[in-house]
Amino acid sequence: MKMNPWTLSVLLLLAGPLGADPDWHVEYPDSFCVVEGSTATIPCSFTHPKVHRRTGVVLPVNRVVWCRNHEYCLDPKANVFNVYDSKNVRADSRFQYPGDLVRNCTLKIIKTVKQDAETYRFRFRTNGEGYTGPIGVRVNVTDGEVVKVRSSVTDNVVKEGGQVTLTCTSACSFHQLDVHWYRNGHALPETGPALHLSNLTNDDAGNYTCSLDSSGQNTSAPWSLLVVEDEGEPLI
Ligand SMILES: *[C@@H]1O[C@H](CO)[C@@H](O)[C@H](O)[C@H]1NC(C)=O
Ligand SMILES: *[C@@H]1O[C@H](CO)[C@@H](O)[C@H](O)[C@H]1NC(C)=O
Ligand SMILES: *[C@@H]1O[C@H](CO)[C@@H](O)[C@H](O)[C@H]1NC(C)=O
Ligand SMILES: *[C@@H]1O[C@H](CO)[C@@H](O)[C@H](O)[C@H]1NC(C)=O
Ligand SMILES: CC(=O)N[C@H]1CO[C@H](CO)[C@@H](O)[C@@H]1O
Repeated sequence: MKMNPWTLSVLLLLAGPLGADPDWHVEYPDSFCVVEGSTATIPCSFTHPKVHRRTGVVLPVNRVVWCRNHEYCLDPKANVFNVYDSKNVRADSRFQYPGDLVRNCTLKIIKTVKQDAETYRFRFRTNGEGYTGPIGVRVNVTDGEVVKVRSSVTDNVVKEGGQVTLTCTSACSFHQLDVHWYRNGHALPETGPALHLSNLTNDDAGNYTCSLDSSGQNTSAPWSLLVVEDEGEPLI
């Protein structure tokens, strides 16, 4: 195939080596809502050029920091703004970094308290260069009181063999939260915002509650399920 020089140079530009090297970037949500007392797992990812633009030196990340209410996470005076610093990890901290030094900058806040409702930013540094995610994550901490069980059926009576889906809801949207389910106070193996119960038997009957932390604090009011035979008689 014959190409004119102009087409060829455009193709070279599109496929050029610079196009493959990612830019400095941090990706996290603008805001994140969490119920007081539960664990917030704030998703975060980052990219950076793999080599220095001028020197061509390879740039491994050697330090990661999460700070609170500071534009650059760079305060000469202070770690006071830092909630996590890979150079100075506090083992007992409620702020944990399950992320890595490659691309995952996830931050965990254990047992959130009202005072955690602030703006958090992520900064990482390579040899010589550093970058802070500019916008930051505004964390909202809401009362646990609002946790509720909702069901896919209108009343609490379901026929044997039938099914029901229970959803744990609160003021926060739930996709990032740990949800724990209980029947008559006993923990169920299922976790996640929705509990699907199918092929119902009388063993499934009882009071269902959900909670946002494994210690079972901040539990919803019970939702009681009654399983009846097809004739409509309770199986008790
Ligand atoms: C957090 O609170 C702010 C201000 O109160 C609100 O604008 C924002 O939508 C909230 N975010 C979430 C995820 O609830
Ligand atoms: C980042 O790390 C967290 C915690 O280990 C994990 O849950 C999450 O799936 C990771 N995200 C990606 C995109 O790999
Ligand atoms: C439903 O339960 C009945 C009785 O326990 C059992 O025989 C049947 O295999 C179950 N069906 C499914 C799809 O699990
Ligand atoms: C379920 O809750 C109701 C009222 O809250 C109570 O009367 C009943 O005994 C409970 N059932 C079980 C199995 O705990
Ligand atoms: C409404 C409610 O029970 N809130 C509690 C949730 O859990 C935290 C910490 O475990 C308590 O401080 C709250 O009072």
